[in-house]
Amino acid sequence: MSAHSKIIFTGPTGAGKTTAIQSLSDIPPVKTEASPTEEGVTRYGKRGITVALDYGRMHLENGEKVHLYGTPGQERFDFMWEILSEGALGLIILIDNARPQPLEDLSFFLKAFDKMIHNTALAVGITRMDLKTEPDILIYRQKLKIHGFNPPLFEVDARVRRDMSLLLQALLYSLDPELQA
Ligand SMILES: Nc1nc2c(ncn2[C@@H]2O[C@H](COP(=O)(O)OP(=O)(O)OP(=O)(O)O)[C@@H](O)[C@H]2O)c(=O)[nH]1
Ligand SMILES: [Mg+2]
Repeated sequence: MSAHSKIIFTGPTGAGKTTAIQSLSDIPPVKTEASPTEEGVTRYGKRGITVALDYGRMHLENGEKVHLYGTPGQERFDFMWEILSEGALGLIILIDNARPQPLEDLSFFLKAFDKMIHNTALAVGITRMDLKTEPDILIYRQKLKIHGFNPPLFEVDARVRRDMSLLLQALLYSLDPELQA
């Protein structure tokens, strides 16, 4: 793995990309956020909406650094997705289980990042399962299989560093079994 390993976090708005990078980063993360709409506040409380990117950095046990980039979730900022994905080694898709159609969200992001997924490692984290328990992990597993993928797949809380670290670890492991997050 190179010294400039780049991992992308994507997924729908409110899935927890900015929160996950905040939880993982060893440096104060860079955020580019605008105020949420009223509907956004109702659903997620007071939080920003990423308009360009998030950036954080993590040091691995072997001394290497991993660069963590979060995309905006909202489609109106989708021009950033390809720009940010350039040269990335791995993709983490976060899905908010409490959104109305989370399985469709998963399909949407698998398709939107299709080109990238075929050249990189993939891991999927399902957030906000404490708020809504259905669909469960098995259903997500089936959905991924239908799309031809069998990536690491975990229930995670983006606010919990250990959850995010395990997901990242699984992704890094699939790239290089020597790496320890
Ligand atoms: N209850 C609950 N809340 C969570 C969980 N994971 C993340 N959150 C909260 O959900 C919200 C996620 O917000 P962000 O991290 O800004 O979401 P985002 O994916 O960056 O959204 P965009 O920038 O709009 O694409 C925050 O308020 C988190 O605290 C979870 O597992 N359970
Ligand atoms: Mg964000």
